[in-house]
Amino acid sequence: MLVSFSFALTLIASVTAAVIEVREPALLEKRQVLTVIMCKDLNLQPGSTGGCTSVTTANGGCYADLRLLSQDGGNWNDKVTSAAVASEVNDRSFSCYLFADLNCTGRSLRINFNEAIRDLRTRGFDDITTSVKCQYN
Ligand SMILES: [Ca+2]
Repeated sequence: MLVSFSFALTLIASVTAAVIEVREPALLEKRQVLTVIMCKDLNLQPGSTGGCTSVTTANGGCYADLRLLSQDGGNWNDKVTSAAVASEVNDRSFSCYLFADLNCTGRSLRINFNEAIRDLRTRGFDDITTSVKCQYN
């Protein structure tokens, strides 16, 4: 587990995160960004067919369309096979949700603070993710 999160930190440092902010009045002073890491292959590793990327949102913000993600090879729609919440880059507990459809709709999978899902097949969510939301619990 420690190794995977060290990897995650390295990954975050090496990718350009896309930011979509949805501001709410009560949150204007906080402005924390919340990050989920996603890879196209198993075990949160770049692998032979994929790569990894990260998506950052404001609290409750939705990254609405992974088709628009141009970083890390692009074409991230319905490609995510492993995912994790990177606790080290955030200052308190939160969760991220993978969604099957655009605009954070459709079937969803919650990834808790400090959780790494090395094989989304085990959750019935392999190659399904189209949008992502992160928020504080
Ligand atoms: Ca989808």
